Amino acid sequence: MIFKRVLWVFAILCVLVLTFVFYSSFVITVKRHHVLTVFEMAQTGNAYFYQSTTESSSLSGKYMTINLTEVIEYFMKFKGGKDIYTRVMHANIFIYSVIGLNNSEIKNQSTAPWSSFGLIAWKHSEVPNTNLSCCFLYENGIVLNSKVVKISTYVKAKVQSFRFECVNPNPSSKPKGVTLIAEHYPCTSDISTYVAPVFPHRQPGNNTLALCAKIAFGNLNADLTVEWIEYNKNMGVDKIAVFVSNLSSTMSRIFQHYQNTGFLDVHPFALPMVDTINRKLGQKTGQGWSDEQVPVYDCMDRLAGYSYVGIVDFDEFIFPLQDKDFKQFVNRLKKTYHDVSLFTFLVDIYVMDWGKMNENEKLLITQFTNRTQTMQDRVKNIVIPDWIETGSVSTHKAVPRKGYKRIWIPKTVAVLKHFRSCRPDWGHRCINRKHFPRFTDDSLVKRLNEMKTDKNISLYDHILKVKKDLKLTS
Ligand SMILES: *[C@@H]1O[C@H](CO)[C@@H](O)[C@H](O)[C@H]1NC(C)=O
Ligand SMILES: *[C@@H]1O[C@H](CO)[C@@H](O)[C@H](O)[C@H]1NC(C)=O
Ligand SMILES: *[C@@H]1O[C@H](CO)[C@@H](O)[C@H](O)[C@H]1NC(C)=O
Ligand SMILES: *[C@@H]1O[C@H](CO)[C@@H](O)[C@H](O)[C@H]1NC(C)=O
Ligand SMILES: *[C@@H]1O[C@H](CO)[C@@H](O)[C@H](O)[C@H]1NC(C)=O
Ligand SMILES: *[C@@H]1O[C@H](CO)[C@@H](O)[C@H](O)[C@H]1NC(C)=O
Ligand SMILES: *[C@@H]1O[C@H](CO)[C@@H](O)[C@H](O)[C@H]1NC(C)=O
Ligand SMILES: CC(=O)N[C@H]1CO[C@H](CO)[C@@H](O)[C@@H]1O
Repeated sequence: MIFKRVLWVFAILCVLVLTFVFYSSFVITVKRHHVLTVFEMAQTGNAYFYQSTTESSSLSGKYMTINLTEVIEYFMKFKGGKDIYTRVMHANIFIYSVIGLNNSEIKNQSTAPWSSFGLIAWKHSEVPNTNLSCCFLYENGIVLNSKVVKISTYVKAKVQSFRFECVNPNPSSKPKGVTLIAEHYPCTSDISTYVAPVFPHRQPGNNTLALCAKIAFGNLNADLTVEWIEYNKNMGVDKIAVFVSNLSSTMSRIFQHYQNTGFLDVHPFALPMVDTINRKLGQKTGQGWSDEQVPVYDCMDRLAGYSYVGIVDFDEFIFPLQDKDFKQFVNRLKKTYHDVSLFTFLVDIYVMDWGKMNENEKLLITQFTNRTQTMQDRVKNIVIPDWIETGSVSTHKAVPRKGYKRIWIPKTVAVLKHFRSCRPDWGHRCINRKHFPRFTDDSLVKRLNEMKTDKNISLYDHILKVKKDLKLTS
């Protein structure tokens, strides 16, 4: 017995000594490197890197560790909300979120290995792409460095959206904070540059479905949004994620209501560097599309524990023609297309400029029943996250993993019903009936009347009641 204990003590001592040796050499090596390169940086005069004097001084001591009290206090703040993005040390990179990956394999958060992390960020185009590395800060105050193993981006922009994938150098530990660091610099001990990761759960159930609604801002149509949320909720969607910025008070109230019930996850959102690179949300430019990709990267990592994830806007209704609800629909998809991980919908546009077909209808989506031909116009998808390359999903596309493929869902199985005004690039043709023949289609109206909620009232009446309760009049 005693012999065993001595052995244990000896083993623990060995580990401590080895750890000490490892850190000492690590800190010394990076420091030497640092001294050389700071000089080079100053010479090149790159405006997007700067030399920080406070950082070198805070790196004193032989351990790359951070004062535990400070770690605890700093990350307590994350519980009550944090700044919307965090600037990394030395470079114009702004991290929006850090998300634990591999959640599909996770059953017990407290014992699970967290092998890799997605870092969703914007990067100024003048910061070089390569040779960033990741820094992991653990509960015991220790900081470890690791490589960026995958970099994804979407369209070019001045402040471009990126997703970096980092491997946890100590996968048996859950990091408290993760950040990036520019080339030639050691991991920083400045806690304010670290972002607390979120750890998504595997959603229980076999056919769980989440929707990513991307960004909601300013003048979202409250009637349409409530009709959309209620349609999806009652058709079998389990969760909707939305990113909000500068919302009207009516919309804030509506989102608050659905957030309280746990159905809607609301993530505060804002753009970095708006003073330097003047822009607004929703702009139809490379920069606008790039900014909109940040929520898509975030959603896909955050919702990866759902069996299916759809990326659709608040005015787009996924409409299965042959199934009564989404559960039945995704079941059919899985059975029919067993090697498919990317399901693409063709689009019916209900052009609102054409005018209402029925003024007496009480819902917005039942007032407009004329649509275009079913077409391939800004198509949207449902993906199976487990079988899609991480970081590959954007608004209209995704890359299936090896062995899986994309399919265009036949318009007899399902379509995307899109309620919108004339597309600006259609110009005057939009109202020309030869260019855009109109088809009267009341399939959605019929569905709303046939579909019954738990309380055995029609979905149509249910939505009316909800809108009344939310004090919305249309
Ligand atoms: C750790 O930080 C706290 C709060 O800033 C401070 O009071 C304490 O002296 C620090 N401890 C060490 C060992 O530096
Ligand atoms: C997760 O693991 C911890 C530590 O082993 C244990 O205390 C806890 O009960 C487990 N939780 C579940 C839900 O299994
Ligand atoms: C990244 O690091 C490698 C190896 O140190 C070096 O060869 C390469 O030039 C660096 N790339 C950039 C863009 O600095
Ligand atoms: C999920 O599917 C598995 C295998 O097909 C089955 O054994 C299990 O009962 C299903 N679970 C639920 C909740 O439907
Ligand atoms: C916020 O929204 C209001 C009204 O919708 C608008 O006037 C204002 O410019 C917006 N602010 C920002 C920063 O976008
Ligand atoms: C709706 O479509 C039908 C069939 O093409 C057409 O007769 C009618 O004028 C259209 N009404 C509106 C408001 O677009
Ligand atoms: C639902 O209501 C209809 C009439 O509105 C009734 O015929 C039917 O039995 C009800 N179903 C249940 C399950 O209560
Ligand atoms: C399903 C999945 O994403 N598995 C990954 C978990 O993380 C390890 C290590 O990064 C990967 O090798 C797996 O592919």
